[in-house]
Amino acid sequence: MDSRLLALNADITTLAIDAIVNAARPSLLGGGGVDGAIHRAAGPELLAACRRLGGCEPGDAKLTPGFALPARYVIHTVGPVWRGGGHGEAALLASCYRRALFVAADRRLASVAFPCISTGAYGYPFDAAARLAVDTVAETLALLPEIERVLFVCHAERDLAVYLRLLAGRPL
Ligand code: AR6
Repeated sequence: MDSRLLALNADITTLAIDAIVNAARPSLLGGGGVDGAIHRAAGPELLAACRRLGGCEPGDAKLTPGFALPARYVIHTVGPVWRGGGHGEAALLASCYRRALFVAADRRLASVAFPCISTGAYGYPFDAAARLAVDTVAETLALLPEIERVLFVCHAERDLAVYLRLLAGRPL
């Protein structure tokens, strides 16, 4: 596996890195889960900046400054709502990871931290989402040598164990 990929357990809002990715909703106007945590930590300027973006389609990604966060930027992406797997969910989730990395590379950002997009309120089965995340990021990084580090930020020991197995090339 690409040595630029790492997984860890952390609150993503505490990371001092070029960009953290937000698992947002299409309005980009805040919500619960990691989205709520990012807005609380970044302060009200983030909501004002998101308002100016005019929303985001599922599978797309848009950039704002990080404001009060230790991260320089936030890349907002909108994952798919899990509806059983037959509604293009995998293609949309892969697009979130790909688009976020291209947005980062366009800004010459070298380090990006992802939460486990769609695996909370949006209900995507965790192991399948993690496998898709690792495969998509590895494929995309092959096109983006300027990106030096990608973190998969988990929020539970069990979730981290899944990522560590995938990154080690072991079966789940
Ligand atoms: N740091 C890292 N990971 C976190 C944190 C945190 N501080 N908090 C939660 N997670 P979710 P979704 C993990 O529900 O499924 C929002 O209301 C969590 O354990 O935040 O994409 C939006 O506005 C889970 O693995 O995002 C949307 O409406 C992961 O973050 C909707 O939820 C994603 O869970 C998006 O749903």
